[in-house]
This record gives sequence, structure tokens and C-alpha cells, in this order.
Amino acid sequence: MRTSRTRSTRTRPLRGSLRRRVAALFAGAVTVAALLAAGTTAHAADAPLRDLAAAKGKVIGTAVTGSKLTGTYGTIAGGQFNSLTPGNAMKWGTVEPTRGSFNWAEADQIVAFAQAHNQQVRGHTLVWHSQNPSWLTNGTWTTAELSALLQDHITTEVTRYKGKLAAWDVVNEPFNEDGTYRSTLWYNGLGADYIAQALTWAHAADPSAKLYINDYNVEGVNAKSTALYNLVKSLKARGVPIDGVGLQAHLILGQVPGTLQQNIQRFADLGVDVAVTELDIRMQLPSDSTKLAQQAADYKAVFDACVAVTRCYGVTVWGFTDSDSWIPDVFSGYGAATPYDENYAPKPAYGAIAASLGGTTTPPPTGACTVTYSVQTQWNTGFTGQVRIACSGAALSSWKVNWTYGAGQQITQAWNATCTQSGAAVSCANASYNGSVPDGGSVTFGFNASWSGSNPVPTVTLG
Ligand code: G2I
Repeated sequence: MRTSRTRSTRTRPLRGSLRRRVAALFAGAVTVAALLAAGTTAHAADAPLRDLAAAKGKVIGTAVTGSKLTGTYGTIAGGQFNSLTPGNAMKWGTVEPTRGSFNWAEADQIVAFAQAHNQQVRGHTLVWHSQNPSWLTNGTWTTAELSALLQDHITTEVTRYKGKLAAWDVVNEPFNEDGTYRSTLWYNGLGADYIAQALTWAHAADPSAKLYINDYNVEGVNAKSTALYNLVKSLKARGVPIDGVGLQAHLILGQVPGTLQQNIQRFADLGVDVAVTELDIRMQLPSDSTKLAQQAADYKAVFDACVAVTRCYGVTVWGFTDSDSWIPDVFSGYGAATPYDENYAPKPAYGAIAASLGGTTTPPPTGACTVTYSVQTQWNTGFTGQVRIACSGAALSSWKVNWTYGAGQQITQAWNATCTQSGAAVSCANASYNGSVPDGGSVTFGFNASWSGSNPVPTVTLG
């Protein structure tokens, strides 16, 4: 898998700069130890995950942020997944921040992107206690007013995307851990039947969308999932339109519930679909190879459980890259929860997902070519960097390396390579004369760049 595009649409060739020459004259230039970071070639699945999933009759999705759907992020989101869920764009607080004033821009953008990439969209979410607009949560409403507000909201939003969405998470997180109903604006104001009403209104607005109730900590058999089970059973018995349950699956490393498949099966036996809707598997940072291997096993266990049950519709990951995950913001010291690292390199979890979906990953060659980034000289506003590509037991006839700067560094000049920088993303390809790296040989190229504040070493990948 080659991921060489960049985040911004602005790509320009680099030009030399005299500024750093001047800056280099300052005494006391710091020499930073070389050999700071190395990465080996990533080996992605032979077929994109979406093709593997489709061959198994499953859907593989990711939550996305609309503004990021360009460059490498867009390439992976569009290429590897056959379903998208807007991470925040369809929530009430986003779409109607002021009463009667709607903002559909990001949601529309995601739906258009999905259509252009032949992907499904999973709407998320219509009725929740969180991320509601303050005009709603701060208002004082009679039962009739609250009911009308909810009906209007559902009808407006579902109608807007009528025929375009595969599914809606109609009701999100209605239960407490002990299986009682969560005390929310909706439950307190309308009683437990707000759930049936919401489903009924959503169905009236778009009869073709599959309607789900979605919750977390309902992956295994427990009090909360049993409450959800009993609710779905009674809704079905009453003829309320309910098509599926969403198991969010915000999991912790090494803690995939042993009863996951059994739980999926019991919902399937009720006559509803099951979707894993928000999968991520967090670990205490920093990650290491042992944790990443455990995470791969955990991802595989979740996908295996879905593959094993016919009515398991598919699995959506809650962000595909560690650079677009909610975990570090909410769980201090935790992260690395998704299948791609922050530089969009597939992690072991990616290969495990592919394996679960029946794919193969190209085995690493017996030898390898590695890439090493080092800061050679650094002064107050700039630095000189070097990248070395070395092969052992393998060889290259051309090369391209990529990295993303984390602190606003900007390349001003490069030699022995052609480099472009777009936003934070840097991509350097061989010059006409040094594409060949023989077994046992190496090639280096250099560059000058500006920095301020800090100059963290990026992870460099060989594409
Ligand atoms: O909290 C994780 C997920 C649990 N299940 C329901 C999902 O809808 C929920 O998603 C997360 C988003 O991934 C976050 O991105 O929901 C959070 C809110 O509860 C989202 O966080 C919010 C931040 O709290 C805001 O400060 C921020 O402005 O994201 C917003 C947009 O980036």
C-alpha cells in the first residue's frame, strides 16, 4: 500500500533558501545525534479491506471527519472501507447549533464522498444525551413541546438523507451499566417510549434505512446487553421498526469479551442485524511490539466473531488512524487504538483484520530496506536533515519516502532527491541518478528545513 499524497491541496516544489545560510552562521549551532528514527516498508494486504469484506458479505466501515477527506486520509478512507460514519457531522449539536438554523455542510460532504467512492453511509446519531445544542438542553419544554422537537429533528434530518443512507443509529446509549434506563432529557421528559417513537418517526421519514439502537459495553453478555436484548425483543413484539443493534466496542487491549460471538448470535436469533459500530482498542502509551501484537489478536477476535454470524452486518472502526482518534483526548495516557498509526502506516491490527476477512498479506521479504531520518545540524530557526535508505537482503530500483511533520517544520531545500511538502506532509523521491539501492548498499539525501518551538523527529516510511 502506497500512501504518498498529502493533506492539503497545495503542493509546491521546494526552492532553496538563503535564510538558513545566514542562520547557520550563528555560533553555537547544535549537532543532534544522528540515527534517530527508522521505519521499515509497510506490508499491506494484497487486496483492500473493502474487497475482502465484500467477498465475505460484510461491510467494513470507518468513522470520518469531513475536513480530512483529502490526501492520504482520503485515499485510505475511500480505498479501504465500503462504509463511512460521520464521527460528529450528523449530531444534533452540529446540524442545528441555533434553533431553526441548519448546518449540513460536513454531513453533505461526507455523503458526497461516500457516493463518489461507492460506499454506504451509516447515519450517526439522532437521539442522544450528548452533543446536543445548548438551546435544546438549556430550554424548558413541556412534554408535548419536547416530543414535537424530537419528531421535527428526526423527520428533518432523516428526510434530508432519504434514500442515501444504509442505516441510522437512531437512539444512542439509552442504558446505564446495570441495564436501567439512563436518565436523559429524553427519558426524563418523554418516558421510555421515546425509543419506540423515535424509531417510528425515523421509519416514516425513510422506510429504506435500517434503524438501529446503539450502545457501548454491550459487546458481551451482561446486564446492559441483556436490557438491550429485552428492549429489542419487546419492540419487535410490538411491531416497532427496529432492524438492528449497534455494539460500539470501545475496547481495552486484551479485553475482548469472551461472550462476544454468543451475544451477537442471541441478537441475530431475535431477528435483527448486529453491527459493530465504533470499534477501537486502546492501550497504555507508548505502544510496543508486544502490545501491537495483542491488539492485532484483539481486532482479529472481533472480526472473527462478526464473520462467524451471518446476521452480523459488519464492523466500523471509530477512526482508522491514530491521528484521528478520540481516545487520547478522553483517556489520559491511552491511545494507539486504531489499525493505522499516526503517519497512516498500517499496524499489525490491519493485517489481522485482513486475515480475518480471508485475505493474505505479502510476507515481508527475507531482507529489507530501511529508512533512517536524522537531524544533522540544528540552529535557532533551521536545521539540516539527512535520510538514509539502506538495503540488506533486498534491493530497490526506485524509492520514495514520506513523513509528516508534527510541529510546523517546513522544508526549504533538498539535494539528491526531489521533495515536495504540502501542509505537514513531505514526500521525497529519488533523483534520476540514485534510484537504485543494491542489496547491501545505501543512498542518502539531505535537506534544509525551518523549525520553531520544537523539532520532533517524524516517523518516516518507505513507500
Ligand atoms: O465518545 C466516543 C464515541 C462514543 N459513542 C458515540 C460517539 O458519537 C462518540 O464519538 C465521539 C467523537 O469521536 C468525538 O470526536 O463523540 C465525542 C463527543 O462525545 C466527540 O468529541 C467531540 C469533542 O468532545 C468536542 O470537544 C469536539 O469539538 O468532538 C468534537 C469535534 O471534534
